[in-house]
Amino acid sequence: MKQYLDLVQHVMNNGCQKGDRTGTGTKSVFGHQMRFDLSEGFPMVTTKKLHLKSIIYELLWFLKGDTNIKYLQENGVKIWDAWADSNGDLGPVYGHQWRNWNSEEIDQISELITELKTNPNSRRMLVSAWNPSVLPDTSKSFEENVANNKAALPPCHAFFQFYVASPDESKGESKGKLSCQLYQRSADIFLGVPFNIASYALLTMMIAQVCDLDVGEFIHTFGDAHIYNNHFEQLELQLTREPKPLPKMILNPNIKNIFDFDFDDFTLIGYEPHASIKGNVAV
Ligand code: THF
Repeated sequence: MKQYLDLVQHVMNNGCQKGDRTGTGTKSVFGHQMRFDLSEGFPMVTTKKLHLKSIIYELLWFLKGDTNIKYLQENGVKIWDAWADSNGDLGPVYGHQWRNWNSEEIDQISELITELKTNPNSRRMLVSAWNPSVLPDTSKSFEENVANNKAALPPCHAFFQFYVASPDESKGESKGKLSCQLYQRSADIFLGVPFNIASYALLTMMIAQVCDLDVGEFIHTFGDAHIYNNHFEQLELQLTREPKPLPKMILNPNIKNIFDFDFDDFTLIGYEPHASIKGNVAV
């Protein structure tokens, strides 16, 4: 995961000091890209220990189209607690837009799978969580926005596209290779980014399996990539640590429908990270 440490170093060296919505302050750059070849291992940050359980349950929750934190809480995942209203609702956030865009029963994930299976050369295999009609009014609280059917937070990972590279028969390849590129408009480099990389890498693997494709790359493109001022120490510590070999992620090969994956269908092997590092999330 040299790509991640390079991003950290780049922002430390070149970022501008910039205020932000949460009042914490950040060091920030605009525009950056990382690439991960998914055939080389599962891109989990190794310079601190990541809580994979939260990453898997969050992704399964998005895929269900769920936007209430009850399912996450039942599974011990707390990462969305800070933004939910007293009923646990977040308004029409990721899952809602993925599965029921703008409440118009447009299931972007099902349509994506159909397109991948029937027309893999398509240049239209996109999913958008960014929906201007439900963006929150920043002068109002999370709770008030949710009561008005607005999202508690605008999506950070806003927009992603898939691409199938045709098999190269001269190399004995029989299947196409599936790549995914994400545009992330706002990226919390210490807390969010390691989660986001693992989450989209996993989603790409899951989609490849159900579409009978091999995995290609996950390409992570950033808008505002920032380090919060209260995360400098944690990231300086990570820069002193030597990355470990990447683990391998094994999916239950019997799952052929993207909506049938359960927590027990994922097995991570060989993840031997450095010790975990705590940091506060800016709300
Ligand atoms: N807001 C901010 N400031 N940063 C984010 O990364 C972020 N998100 C989501 C929405 N708003 C955000 C929420 N995702 C953690 C991780 C991801 C989050 C929110 C919080 C977090 O606290 N991680 C800790 C604990 C892990 C755990 O309990 O499982 C960690 O050490 O990794 C990014 O999309």
